[in-house]
Amino acid sequence: MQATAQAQPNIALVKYWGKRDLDRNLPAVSSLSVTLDSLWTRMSVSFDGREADSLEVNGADSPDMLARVSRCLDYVAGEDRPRARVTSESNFPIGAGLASSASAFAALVVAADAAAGTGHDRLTLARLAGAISGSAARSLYGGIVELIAGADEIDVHRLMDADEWPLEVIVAVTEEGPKPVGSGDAMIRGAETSPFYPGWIEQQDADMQTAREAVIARGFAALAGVAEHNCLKMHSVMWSSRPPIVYWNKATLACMETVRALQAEGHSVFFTIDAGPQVKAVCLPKSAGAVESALAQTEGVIHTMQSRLGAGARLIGA
Ligand code: 2P0
Repeated sequence: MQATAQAQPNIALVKYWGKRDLDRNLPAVSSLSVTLDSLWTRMSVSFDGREADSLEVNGADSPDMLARVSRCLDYVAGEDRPRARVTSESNFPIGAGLASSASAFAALVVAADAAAGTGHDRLTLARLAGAISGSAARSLYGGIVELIAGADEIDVHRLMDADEWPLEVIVAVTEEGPKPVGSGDAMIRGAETSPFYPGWIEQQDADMQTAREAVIARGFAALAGVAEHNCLKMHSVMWSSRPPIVYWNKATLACMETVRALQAEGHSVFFTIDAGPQVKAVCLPKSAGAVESALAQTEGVIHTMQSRLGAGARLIGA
C-alpha cells in the first residue's frame, strides 16, 4: 500500500495553451515536448487509512495543493480508496514556470497506481495525470513526446528516445517567486478575451506537423524556427488577453537577446518560455558550454540549470 515514483518536468516546444473541456481538463491543442533528466520530483504515496489525506512538500505541510492531489488519487484508485499520506520532494523551484506540476502529477499517478495495485497501463496513467495538469501527461514518457488532443481524450506517445537525438536544455532562472496568474486561469482568460486565440488554435496542427518532421529528420534549424514561433505566438495570446498577462521581466528579454547573439555566432540554440519569466534554451551538446556561460552572465539571471533529455515517470521504491 506504499510506493515512491520519480518524474522529471518536460518543456514544450509546441505549446499547450487552451482547454477544450474544463471539467475533464482536455487540452484544446496538441503539443510536443522534451522530458528533462536532471530536474526531478519524487512522490511517495502510502494508503495508510488515516482520517484524511495529507500532503507534505519538501518537508512542509502543503494544504494548497492537497485538493488536487486528493482528486488525482481518486482518479487512480477510486473515490472509496483508503486515505493516504503523500510526501513530495523536488530539486528545483516549485510554481515558477518550471513545470513542477507536470513532474509532480506524473510521479503521483505512478506511485498511486503501484501503492493501490490498480495496474493501469501507461497511456491510462498519462490521461489520468493530464486530467489534473495537462502537461503532466507528457512526463509519463521520456525523450521527445507528442500529445495529440482528441475530441474525447488525449493520445500521448514517445516520438524519439532521449539518446536518439541528444539535445541539451539550459534553464535560466530570472525570478524565484510563484507566478502572478496560474496557467489554467490564464488559458481560460485567453480563450475568452484574446482576439488572437482563434488563430492560435487554427495554426497549431501545422506547427505540430512542422515540429514532428523536424524531429524525425533531426533538423535543428527547422525545429528552432517552429519552436520560437510557437512560443511567441502563445505569449501573444497572453499579452492580448484582458486584463493582459505578461510573465516576462527584463532578464527574460535579455536572455532572448543572448540567444540571438549565440545564434549569430553560429551556435545551434533556440529559446522557449512558458507561463513564467524563466528562459529555456535548447541546444546541441557542442554548444551547451557556450550557451550556459552566456546565459549565466546575462544581467538578471539568478542561476542556470542544465539537463540532457531523460526518461519518463517510473517507480523508484516502496
Ligand atoms: C506547456 N504550459 O505546454 C504549456 C506552455 C505552460 C505554458 O502546460 O491547467 O500546469 O494544470 O492543465 O499543465 C502549464 O500548464 O496546466 C503548461 P493545467 P499546466 O507546457
